[in-house]
Amino acid sequence: MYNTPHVRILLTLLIPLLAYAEDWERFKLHYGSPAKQWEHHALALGNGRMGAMAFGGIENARIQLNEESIWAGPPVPTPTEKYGKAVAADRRQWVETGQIGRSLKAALQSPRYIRCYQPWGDLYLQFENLGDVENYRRELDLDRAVATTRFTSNGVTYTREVFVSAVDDVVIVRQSASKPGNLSFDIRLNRPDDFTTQAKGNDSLVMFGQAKQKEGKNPGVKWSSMLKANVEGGSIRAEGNQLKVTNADTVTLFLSCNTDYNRNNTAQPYSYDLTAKCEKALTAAMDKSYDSILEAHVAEHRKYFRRCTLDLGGKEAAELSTSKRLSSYKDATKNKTKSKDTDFVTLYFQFGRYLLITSSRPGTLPANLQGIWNDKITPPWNCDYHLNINLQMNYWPAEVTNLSEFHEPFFSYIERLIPSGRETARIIYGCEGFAAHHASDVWHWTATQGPRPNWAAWPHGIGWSTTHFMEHYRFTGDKEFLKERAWPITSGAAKFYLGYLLENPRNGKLYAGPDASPENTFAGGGTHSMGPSMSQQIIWDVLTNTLEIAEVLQIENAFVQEVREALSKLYEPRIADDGRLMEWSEPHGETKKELGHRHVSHLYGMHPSAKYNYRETPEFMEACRKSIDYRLEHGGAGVGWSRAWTINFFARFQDAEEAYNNVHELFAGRSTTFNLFDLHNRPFQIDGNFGGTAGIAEMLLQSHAGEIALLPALPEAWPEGKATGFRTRGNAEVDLEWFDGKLVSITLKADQNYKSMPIRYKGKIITPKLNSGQTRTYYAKDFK
Ligand code: FUC
Repeated sequence: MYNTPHVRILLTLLIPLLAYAEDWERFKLHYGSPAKQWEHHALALGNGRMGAMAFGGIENARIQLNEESIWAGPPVPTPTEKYGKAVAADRRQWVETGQIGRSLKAALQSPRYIRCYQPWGDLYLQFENLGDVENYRRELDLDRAVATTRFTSNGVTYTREVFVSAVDDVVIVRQSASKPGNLSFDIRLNRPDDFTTQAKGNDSLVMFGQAKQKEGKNPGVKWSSMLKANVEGGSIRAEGNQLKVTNADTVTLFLSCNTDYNRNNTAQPYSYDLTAKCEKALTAAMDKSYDSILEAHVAEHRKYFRRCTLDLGGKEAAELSTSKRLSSYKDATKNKTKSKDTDFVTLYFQFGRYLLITSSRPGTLPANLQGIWNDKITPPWNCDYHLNINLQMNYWPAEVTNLSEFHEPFFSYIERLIPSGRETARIIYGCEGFAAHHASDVWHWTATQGPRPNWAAWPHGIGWSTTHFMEHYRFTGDKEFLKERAWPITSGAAKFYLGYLLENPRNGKLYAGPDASPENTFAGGGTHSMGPSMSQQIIWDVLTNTLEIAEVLQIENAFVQEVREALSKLYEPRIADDGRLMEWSEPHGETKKELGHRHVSHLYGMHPSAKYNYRETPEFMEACRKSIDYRLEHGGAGVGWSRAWTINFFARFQDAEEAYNNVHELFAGRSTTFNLFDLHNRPFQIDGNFGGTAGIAEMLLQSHAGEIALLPALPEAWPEGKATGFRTRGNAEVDLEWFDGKLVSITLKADQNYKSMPIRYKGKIITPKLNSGQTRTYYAKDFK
């Protein structure tokens, strides 16, 4: 009886000091045995630049290491004129005859140019005779960003802590034992290929090399790394290229890695002494106490991690191992029920935020297909930057879950594509501005790559990415950013589109193309047509955003006028006779084997874009709904990122139960593994983690299309809950509480340049009147 909304409201009013306290202790992934497989079991740590995967081994402990800029390459620039000529010929033919030619495919027969992201190496600790082990536990504490392995053997408790400090820019592995003199082990640094390890003195190892693509001729990034050991009690000595610890009490290993990769001028690698740079960082860290390094690391991590909380109840499940909790979803689906572990959703949500903090920080490269974690010389899809959804999806949770500054590596990376993108626009399309195709790497490749037109020949990599610049402005109200960064990149993409769009002399409308709908093929095996829906929608976004920015910045000139005209003549995707949104401008059917294709590109207009929404274009929302239903009926959403996107779609359809079914399926199906990594069938692919996290947020709070929607897709499984520190467009922070499936209260904190938007809850509206700096709480009854 004390737990009713009225009593709660009363309590909130009477005791404002009784602030909500999140139980951070429960955000731990934990297990009762060491990791066997990298993809499924090892635990991810990182500081954006360096990453570690802790296996929690007993006698043989592996810690796999990464540094974000170790890439093979660079690619040999190849002339793309041939492809450009084919594009021009096809475009001419379409204008003249209404048919597009077939020269694209032939012109694309080119090797793959994108290079591979490669591992730094592996650290192995090889222990002697530990005997039988009891009370084994390994965990990853998301709130501290520390992995701990603990077990007992012969009455001695062994503890290993691993973390990657952003403050001190070092990887730290600390091994201790509960009784003195019990630590005897060998320390080894290894890599699958192309490396040398040497001991330096009696307490250090140096490992260095140069990344090389298997079939690539050009050697890539040079790297060097160093390990220094601080041994308390006992002794340490070098033996060959290993270190040998004997009878120590505690051993702390400090590791660092540096490369010659110069992101601002890739043709001019850094020439400084990489090993000396490592040594400097290690020595500086070793001058401090372990406790102070750990404390600074935890405090810095929490500053971001703790900004946003979510509580869906069921916290007691945190006692169970993470594998058991995940299995409860898999078992439930087998038994045609649902898991009761609602707190697992929260764990997954916070894990997504954790992954963003640890893989992408201001000043680093953006999170690639696997964030920063990869143990293979030739990883799946090169572990590169895929620009036809995957890289963008990585950043979907950044703004709404209060990690706005972690969006930065994405922005600066896309900006670095501009010079190469200009060449691509000019040589291939004869256009001004800039464009990038479906994938890139640290060498800023923007031309087509690979032989298959359904993925390769699609020039919207930068266009789509510019919408993130606009969204960052919408969330933060940062006018400086709008002027200095969003305008140049958005207007540059718009310039490309002004040239790329072709007027159809038969109806006066502007069409993109010949273009693909990412990775899909239509009946008869064709891939390219004029005006595929996604291309038209992305261009609509870019032109609309250009005009919006021009208005804010009061820019009015011939270019802005040209954009306005182009927008008014832009061909609009249509709804087919069967009620579905058409994927292509012509009524091509999908090929039979792609009826459930993982890309649902034509629904871009409803998510991540807000072009289609219930208030302004309800008929398009209905058509989108029919399209996704059809995809799912035919086995769609088969890979993690596609399932994650589907959650976002259903959140925008405000279909709580279907959104939840997809969250459940994300865990129950093939897409989430024991260490909570998202899987693309078999390989790890981080986009699904980020897309899933964004989808969960989208179910609780939306702020696109000019209004804030509260609990737009709250499923029955989450009747009671609390979310704090979520962000909305308009630059406000939101705390939400709900009970019995109904909203209790929303607290809105207006930040700088706050832009008020109507807030909608179940069809009722409030239009908050508050100024920047003010906070106000509204209750369900306040909505009219
Ligand atoms: C896109 C997707 C694939 C995969 C790859 C990395 O091309 O179609 O499913 O995710 O990116």
